[in-house]
Amino acid sequence: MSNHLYKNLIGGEWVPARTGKTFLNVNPADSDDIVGEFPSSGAEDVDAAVTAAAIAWQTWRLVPAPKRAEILYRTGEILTQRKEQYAREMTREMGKVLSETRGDVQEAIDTAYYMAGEGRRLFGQTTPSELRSKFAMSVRMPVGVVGMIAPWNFPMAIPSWKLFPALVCGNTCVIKPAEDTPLSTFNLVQSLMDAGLPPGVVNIVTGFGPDAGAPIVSHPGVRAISFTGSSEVGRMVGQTAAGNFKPCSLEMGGKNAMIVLEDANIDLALDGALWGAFGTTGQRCTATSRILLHKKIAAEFTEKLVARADALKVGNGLDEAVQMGPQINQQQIETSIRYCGIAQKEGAKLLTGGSPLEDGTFDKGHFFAPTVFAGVKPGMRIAREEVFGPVVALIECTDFDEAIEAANSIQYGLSTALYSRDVNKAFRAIRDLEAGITYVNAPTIGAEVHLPFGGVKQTGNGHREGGTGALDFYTTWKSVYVDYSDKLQRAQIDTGE
Ligand code: UN1
Repeated sequence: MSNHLYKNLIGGEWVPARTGKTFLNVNPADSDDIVGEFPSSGAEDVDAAVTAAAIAWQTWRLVPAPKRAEILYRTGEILTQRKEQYAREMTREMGKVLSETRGDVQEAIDTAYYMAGEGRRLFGQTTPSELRSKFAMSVRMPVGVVGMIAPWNFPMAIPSWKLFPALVCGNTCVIKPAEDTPLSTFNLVQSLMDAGLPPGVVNIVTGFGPDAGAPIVSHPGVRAISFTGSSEVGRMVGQTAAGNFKPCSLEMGGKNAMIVLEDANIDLALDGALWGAFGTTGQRCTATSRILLHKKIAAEFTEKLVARADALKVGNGLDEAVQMGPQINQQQIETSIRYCGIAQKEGAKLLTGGSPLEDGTFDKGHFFAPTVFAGVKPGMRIAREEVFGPVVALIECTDFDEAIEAANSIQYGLSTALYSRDVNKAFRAIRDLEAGITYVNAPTIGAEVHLPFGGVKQTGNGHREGGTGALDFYTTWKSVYVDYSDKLQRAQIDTGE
């Protein structure tokens, strides 16, 4: 059986890569299941996409924002109709279980409706002038052609966080989906086109980072870059963008801490820990990868968590009974193996898991056992570095202050969580945890699209996706002064009296 061959989308046309090369998109749960064949693009493909986007920008920027927003609204409706199909296709290419891929499509739907509403806001300011008969205001202007590089863990939600605000603000886009999960971006953009998006406004170039991602970042016609991925690649993206003074939004790693105090509802905290650590097979930048346990509840919590991790049903995410799918590829399995080795060498105690699952039903996929380490100290690498797999580190603390200090002692600052019934401690945690997101009595995952998403320290470079943060990135402020006095009035010199 021949594979379905997908093409790049450039100026509204489906075209093969000029490199002539392709790559296969394979189901991480089943190597016999080929999802499709996609172009392995290079700099020339990127250049054609940027040219198409630049041409489209000349007309798209003039379409009134409420009209641009209507296309997003219709896209939300189309995605709603196709939710089940797109979720299934996403599970095939990404591996996470169906309930989660439905959630991923839902996150794109939420973003569509939220950003559609922004079409009738995009508020600027009007403010008095210091001079008579003079009017002052600020308006949001589109940036131009925006380059987007997306990750594989939220194959539709994260492209929607990038595309939808960019579009409502009047930008045109060149997007490179992750090579592991391109189909979900195709599905998202197909929905935009079916909703009436004009040709060239969104262009897709598929391929690998060095060949297809790097030329987007360095292209002089690309005015801004939005990147989600590892801190390692993000640093290169940021450095290249800085060379051209290009605004660049980086969303990168995390090592997200959940603190469980002695007064917490332990069963609630266990539910949260299980979902936060093993949901999406631990492959979220917001995943709960450290749990800081008050010493009074540590033993009980640890025992129950291990029992529940052992009971998780791992397998192909298309099976509704499965609770945890595979990792995305063999490289991620290798990373999990490597960190389990490092943790044990450092003296952490492996309580369960620690190795790939390879026998029987697992033999055609990239499966890893849910893994729990205890006896972890805040200075160990397993407590400081991102694994991006189903591996959680338990750290014992003597009190609240020590837990906050340990939580803050790392280079990342994306998400955090506190389980406690003490309202004073909850508000101190909100104040003191160094992170872009803090949850109280909920795990570190579960951000909603209308609030800012992003982190501090090496997680990001100060920008936010979601909420109004996204509008700030995809627009540039223009200050406008209209002098209707019919005479020269000099700011800061004439009195205006
Ligand atoms: C990510 O972790 O890569 O907050 C994105 C969440 C999701 C988005 C996660 N809504 O967990």
